[in-house]
Amino acid sequence: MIESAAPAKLTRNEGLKQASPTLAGTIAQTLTNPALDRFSDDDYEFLKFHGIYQQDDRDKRKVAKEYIFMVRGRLPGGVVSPDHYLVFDQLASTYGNNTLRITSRQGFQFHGVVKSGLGPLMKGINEALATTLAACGDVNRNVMAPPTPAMDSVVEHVQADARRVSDALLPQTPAYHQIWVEGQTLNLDDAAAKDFVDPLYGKVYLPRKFKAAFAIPPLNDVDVFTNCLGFVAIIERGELLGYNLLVGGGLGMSHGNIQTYPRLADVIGFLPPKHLIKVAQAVLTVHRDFGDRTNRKHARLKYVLEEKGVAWFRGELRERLGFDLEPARPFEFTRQGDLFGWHQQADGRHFLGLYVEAGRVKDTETIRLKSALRQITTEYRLEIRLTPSQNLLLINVPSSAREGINAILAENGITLNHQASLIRQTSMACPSMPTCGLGLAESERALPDILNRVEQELAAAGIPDEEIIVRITGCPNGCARSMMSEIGFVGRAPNKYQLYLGGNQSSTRLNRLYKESVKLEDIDAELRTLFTRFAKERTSAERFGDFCNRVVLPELEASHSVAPAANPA
Ligand code: SRM
Ligand code: SF4
Repeated sequence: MIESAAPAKLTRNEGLKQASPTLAGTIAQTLTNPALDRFSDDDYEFLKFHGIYQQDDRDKRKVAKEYIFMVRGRLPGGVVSPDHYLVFDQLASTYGNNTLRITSRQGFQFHGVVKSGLGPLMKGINEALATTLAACGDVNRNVMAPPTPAMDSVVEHVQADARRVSDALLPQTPAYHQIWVEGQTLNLDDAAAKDFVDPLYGKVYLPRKFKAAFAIPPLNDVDVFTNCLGFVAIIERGELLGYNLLVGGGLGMSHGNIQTYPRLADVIGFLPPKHLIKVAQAVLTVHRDFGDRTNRKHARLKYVLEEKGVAWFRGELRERLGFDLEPARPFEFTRQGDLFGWHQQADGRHFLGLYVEAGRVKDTETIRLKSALRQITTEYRLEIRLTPSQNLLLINVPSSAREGINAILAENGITLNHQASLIRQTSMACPSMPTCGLGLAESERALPDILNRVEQELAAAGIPDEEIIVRITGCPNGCARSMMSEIGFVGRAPNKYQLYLGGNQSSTRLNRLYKESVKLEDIDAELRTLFTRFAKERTSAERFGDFCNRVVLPELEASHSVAPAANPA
């Protein structure tokens, strides 16, 4: 391992990792103590590496602080076997809030788990041979990959490569298995535990989270430029030649802190598949060795790239790999998003794209998606793929099963002819209230209302069938990648949002700040002005995001009301 120079004052998290390199903390002791309804502040940090967030129900804060847990599954490429799905469904009902939340990185989250249910939930997940290890924490997170199956063989090849990278970047701590599967109370003074050194991450892991994704042009469904590490498949005549390497993307920022900003990844070079793991590990170790361990807000790999530059990064990579990457090959993204309804796979079977509002798999009075999926999975044993836009696909469906699946969906209130409007199909929202401790405004719960307002104003402007990508986040961390949307709402305070405009359909351009603070009830008026101009002034077939980028934002820039984007594509 290449040692980094010791920084002056390390963050508190660095001290914690150093003191308990197995990441065990005192989790096992607290877990088995029924008198405690929460973990200590130190264990709160360790729990993340195990895929667990200690939260409290913000709706109930005024009465009393009620501790609940969010548990995140790690599912590379969003692949969920039927066995896994049925276990997750059951566990969500028994120990969670009876919902499964598809995440913007193709994972599943359980919300509202109380402490007494945490042990059985985690055991249940692991006994089904699934895991939550490294779904959070200062490590590599869930690796994304295009979920849409077998349109050609390359998709499955890329999916397999995503799993290989995921496995190769997994931390090796034995504590996860010992605590959650074996139920051991660990001896923290044990010298072996204190001296544990992860072969890849070392003793103190990464300075911050690390994210990786694979994309297959022309579809940028994973938002590949927003990842620390991106692999863009280069395909010729149906054959996967290798990948272009992208490094240094990330979206999180903080209100009022100009040292934090969203950034798109740089294109570094091309590599054949045989170097995939070596390159992935080398990129991760650059973050490990050069990320800022003195300031967690400045600790992402994107800041290393921004401050040290691409030439420096290539040199650092060469030193670790022992060879130069080839020059990047040409590629082009033209679109993002999911396919809905029935489609035929290359092998003759079918897949079905299902819209899931804000990724929340649940039963309501009218739409019983959770029940429908349980019945379909029980009867037909289909693989499920979670998409990066918080929707899901049922894949490898034989023709003979289509009618039965349609019937189950219809019985549960889901009509395939018109699952959701164009605005809804492309929308995303992060969870925010009541579970996220960082939320400043409603997001998932505000989504239907905000989308109604968008649709109402589009209709009023005479363009009701326009597709516009709308994303909402409850704060500027950007969990639903609001910075890549054509209209982005970013929570500022209760009922107040920043309004961002100008992303594009290929998700290769950051949007820009248009209004610093808009109240929910004032959104209609803001949109009315914009949509009316758009309907009149657009060039033929111009999208709303492109129109804003061409007309609205330059006008604002000219009046010095908006800062230029951090690094426009
Ligand atoms: Fe996120 C923190 C939810 C994708 C940037 N994110 C959080 C936490 C854990 C809040 C916390 O730290 O206490 C949220 C839990 C809320 C809850 O109740 O569930 C949370 N993030 C999510 C999910 C569930 C949003 C969703 O709508 O699906 C996504 C889980 C993905 C997964 O399966 O791993 C999720 N988060 C993202 C993304 C999008 C992506 O990765 O493609 C981003 C922007 C990209 C990036 O990382 O730059 C993102 N989340 C953040 C940040 C800002 C990080 C930064 O660099 O500043 C935080 C805050 C932090 O880490 O301190 C955060
Ligand atoms: Fe929470 Fe902010 Fe992420 Fe939304 S964007 S889930 S409010 S951290």
